[in-house]
Amino acid sequence: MTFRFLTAGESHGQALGVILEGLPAGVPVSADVIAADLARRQRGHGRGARMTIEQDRATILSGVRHGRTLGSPILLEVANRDWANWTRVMQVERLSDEEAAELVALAAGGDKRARPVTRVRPGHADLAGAVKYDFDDVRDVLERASARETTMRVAAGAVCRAFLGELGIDVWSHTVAVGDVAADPQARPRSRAEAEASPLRCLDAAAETRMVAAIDEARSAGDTLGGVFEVVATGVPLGLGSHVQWDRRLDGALAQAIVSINAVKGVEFGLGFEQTRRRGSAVHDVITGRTDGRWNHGTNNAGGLTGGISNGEPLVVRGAVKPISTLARPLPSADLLTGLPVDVAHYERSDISVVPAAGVIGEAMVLLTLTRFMLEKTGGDSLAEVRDNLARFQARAAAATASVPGAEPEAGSGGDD
Ligand code: EPS
Repeated sequence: MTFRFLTAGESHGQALGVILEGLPAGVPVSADVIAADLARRQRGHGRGARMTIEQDRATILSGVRHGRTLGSPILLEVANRDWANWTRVMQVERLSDEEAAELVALAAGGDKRARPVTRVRPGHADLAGAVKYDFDDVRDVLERASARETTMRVAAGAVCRAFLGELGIDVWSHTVAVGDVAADPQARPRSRAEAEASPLRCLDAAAETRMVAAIDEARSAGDTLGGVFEVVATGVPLGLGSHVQWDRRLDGALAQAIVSINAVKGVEFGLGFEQTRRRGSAVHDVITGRTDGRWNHGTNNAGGLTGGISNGEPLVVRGAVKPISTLARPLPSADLLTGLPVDVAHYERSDISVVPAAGVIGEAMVLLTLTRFMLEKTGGDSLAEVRDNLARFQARAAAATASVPGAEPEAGSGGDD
């Protein structure tokens, strides 16, 4: 195992954590760099009241000394500020009789947090999770199923961004659709910096205005909206991933990484499903030759991936986000304990739309996946060694192939004609 990471934490527990192992030594990392990505994840028109409570900042507990990684496990922690309001409900220790009575009294007084959740939400992990784990309070599921967990993926991704940035790789995301409003790919007048500062991180200002209106309308209706984000990674070298085995394909790993994000239901690369509607001649990227050691394509419909291997073009991956399943005007459902229908499912508070945040999480998942595949390609225990190994491979790939007897260019290939 070259590189791996695991997150921990409940949404209203004391803190969230992530442990990353296998990053090389010598990568510059700081809490400020991680905080920048954490703040980006919290923004976006359509987020709920919880985001006014949290100001996520990671504490680096291990694996970094004097601003550089040590090659040892990196442990990050983000405190949940909201925990102060949930200490009894989320208490780790067994409740004493008095404490249990306190919760019952709070619930009787109308405090929803103190009441067991049994009216499972359609579209949420509530039902399947509670039945599978034999819980009689859905809170035991929802606290971990919550997208709050993605805070730590973004923190870990920020560390990977620092690593991959040293190798010239840049990863960004933007919102391409909210509900049925899509950004026009032809009309993208905004710069990345402008989009980054906008309410939905969208390159099309006119479409964004309509997206914001759609979110406001959904909010008034007590409803939610999904959408599509796109992650673009530039500077990814040719040669990450492999065609030789299913689980070594970079596209397969990226697909899993993106679909593993809460509420993501689909993934596309490059031209995506549109490829199915076109003929091959209108899909495949013409290879225009090698210049200065780099292979070029006329287009990038493949999204930078061919045969499960990065091909040197920008990596383009999109995630389809379903509408959040917690509705202010809840759907009918059933009660976990009685099995009987109920008029409305559980509701506390929630986001209306999270597409820009999902994009930032998508960036993190791409960064984490690329880090793994980069290290599988290069090996190396220090950043310098990774750099050297990558440079050696790239120098070899850039050199004209040695002539093998009988290996003439194919007729009509344009080889030396
Ligand atoms: C979430 C419900 C909301 C979201 C939360 C995900 O939290 P709460 O139940 O505290 O209102 O805001 O997302 C986050 C806290 C976050 O940091 O992204 C859910 O049920 O999944």
